[in-house]
Amino acid sequence: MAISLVPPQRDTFADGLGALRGRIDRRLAHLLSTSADESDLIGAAMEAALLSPGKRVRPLIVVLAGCQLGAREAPLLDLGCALEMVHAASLVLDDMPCMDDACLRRGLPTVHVRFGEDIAVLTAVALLGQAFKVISSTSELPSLLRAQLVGVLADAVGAQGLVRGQYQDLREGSRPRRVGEITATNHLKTGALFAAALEMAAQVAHAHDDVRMTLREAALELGQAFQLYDDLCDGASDAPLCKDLGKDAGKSTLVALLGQEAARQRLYGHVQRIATLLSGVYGPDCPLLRLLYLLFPRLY
Ligand code: GRG
Repeated sequence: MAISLVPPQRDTFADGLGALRGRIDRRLAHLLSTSADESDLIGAAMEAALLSPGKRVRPLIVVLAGCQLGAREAPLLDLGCALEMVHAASLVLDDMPCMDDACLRRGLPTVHVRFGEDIAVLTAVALLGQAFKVISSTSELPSLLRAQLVGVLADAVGAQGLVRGQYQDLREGSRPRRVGEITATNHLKTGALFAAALEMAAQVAHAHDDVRMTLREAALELGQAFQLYDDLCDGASDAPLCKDLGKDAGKSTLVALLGQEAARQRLYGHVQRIATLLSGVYGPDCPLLRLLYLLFPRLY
């Protein structure tokens, strides 16, 4: 048998991404600052929700998008962590019996299963509060910018953002919906945090308005792509078992309405448009685009 003497190629981008993810995880743990008291169930539940092994997509996007526009990493890291706190809070709520009623998240029991529903609600509220605290005390950023960034996050979470998207999904998802209704809901429940991530990066980097507009468009495409991919995985028999599958059964998703193949084609279309938009801002082989391709492994 011939033995190859060529050493395996190191993927420096993947290495760099792994290192960045490590910095994000360490910063998240630092910013959580829960008490070491073992009887502090809220602290333990916040840690379980936030530090469990998620992909950290939103912080990665903020840091890569902002650094490539010339901003420093440290404040971007904190803003990304704030977004991750909101994301974790939304997952805790989404998993509860009154919403998706899920038992498994990131390969572990969901927060309400482990700690009880009362603790889960309080944990989500505490994570949300901590997210705003982190932004308001981000060092290196002028206070006016911090106030604007608090506004960006509040808009993304509130009654015209995540909350509205989740409400529409819960109350309208069980009846037949048109494509436009589903994409509008997906835009709010999934796209809003991506839009906030890219808007924060652009604001910290003092990007020109045309760059901000292009990033906003890319975020909308990303929200649609991400939710489509999530829905495609929900119905896939060979998807990794990290969360309850089949939760979308009976729900009017794009996959249910259009079928797997058409949904996959739509997803390709979104990814292609994101690639065009991001290349226009950062050039054709930018880190953000390379991250994007890693986000949809089952598509390639
Ligand atoms: C008040 C914060 C707050 C929210 C209230 C519950 C709610 C409204 C919104 C939930 C919206 C929701 C669950 C959207 C799904 C988004 C989505 C595709 C999540 C999966 O994200 P990944 O793949 O997960 O990044 P990991 O685990 O890797 O972080």
